[in-house]
Formats: sequence, C-alpha cells, structure tokens
Amino acid sequence: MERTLILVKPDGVQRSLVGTIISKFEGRGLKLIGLKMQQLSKETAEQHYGEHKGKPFYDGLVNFITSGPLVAMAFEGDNCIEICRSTMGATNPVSAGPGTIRGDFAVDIGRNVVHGSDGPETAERELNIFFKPEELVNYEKNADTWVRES
Ligand code: D4T
Repeated sequence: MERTLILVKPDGVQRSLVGTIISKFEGRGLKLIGLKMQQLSKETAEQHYGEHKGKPFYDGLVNFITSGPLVAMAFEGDNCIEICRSTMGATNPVSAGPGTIRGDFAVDIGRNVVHGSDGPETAERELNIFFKPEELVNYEKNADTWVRES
C-alpha cells in the first residue's frame, strides 16, 4: 500500500491555511493515517532536504522550513503520491493550475505552502523523519467503498 508525507509549511501555518489544506486532501477521499505539528531543528531540515544541499536556494529553504511550526501528515492509499502532487500543483506556484493548493494560495516558489513526497522511496524516507512507526495509524475507513471501486 502506497503512503506519502505531506507538510503544511510554516507559511501555510502562519497564513491559517492548515484546515483548508487538510480539507483538500481529505476531500479527495484520501485516508489520513498520521498528523502532527512541530518546529523542525536545522539538523532535521537538512536531513529532509539533503538532496538539495549545495543548490543556490538551499540555505534559504532550510531557514524557511525551520522558521516556524509546520504540520506533517501521512496519507495512505493506491496512487496517493501522484494524487497528492496533483492536488498541490506545480512546485512553482506561477505554473500551478487554478484549483490546486499552490494555484489557489501561493505565488512564490520559496513560499509554496505545501510539500509532498515525490516517489515511494522518498516517501518512506521522509515519513521516517517525521513519524515513528507507531504514530501511523492502521484502521479501516468505511467510506473507502464510496471513494474507490476496488
Ligand atoms: P517540495 O519539496 O516543497 O514539495 O517541492 P517539490 O518536491 O515540488 O520541489 P523540489 O524538491 O524541487 O524543491 C524543494 C523546495 O525547494 C524550494 N525551491 C525549489 C526554491 O525555493 N527555489 C527553487 O529554485 C527550487 C527549484 C521549493 C520547494
């Protein structure tokens, strides 16, 4: 079963978009299996964004993601990574379509309000950074039969 990590970044928290953003993913029918608020240390931020080390935007990215609390979510379900990324819209909000989170609530790539894992391996790595295994909840969601055919 595929799982993914979604973050409401510090700009989304400061702009009171947490509920709106969670609703976008829940509304599509995705199954929420983990949820927490925390402020990242520099070390954890560097672990999360390690692949970008050395890029021109790296220092600003680490400063931004540690600048205030964020909300981490885990979702589970077939194709949830791609479903979440299409719900978020393009990384650069300038190119994000209307109706997507970034298309509706962001204008700047450095303040794009959400993060979502970009593949199954990245998702497992990132989920391990933000959640202990026992913090991801295993449960049946009865509405799933109304959301997915099989
Ligand atoms: P995140 O990780 O925020 O979901 O974004 P993406 O997965 O969609 O995009 P990414 O890994 O390429 O970029 C990570 C993060 O860095 C910021 N960024 C990116 C930036 O500030 N300037 C830039 O030029 C780029 C490419 C935005 C997202």
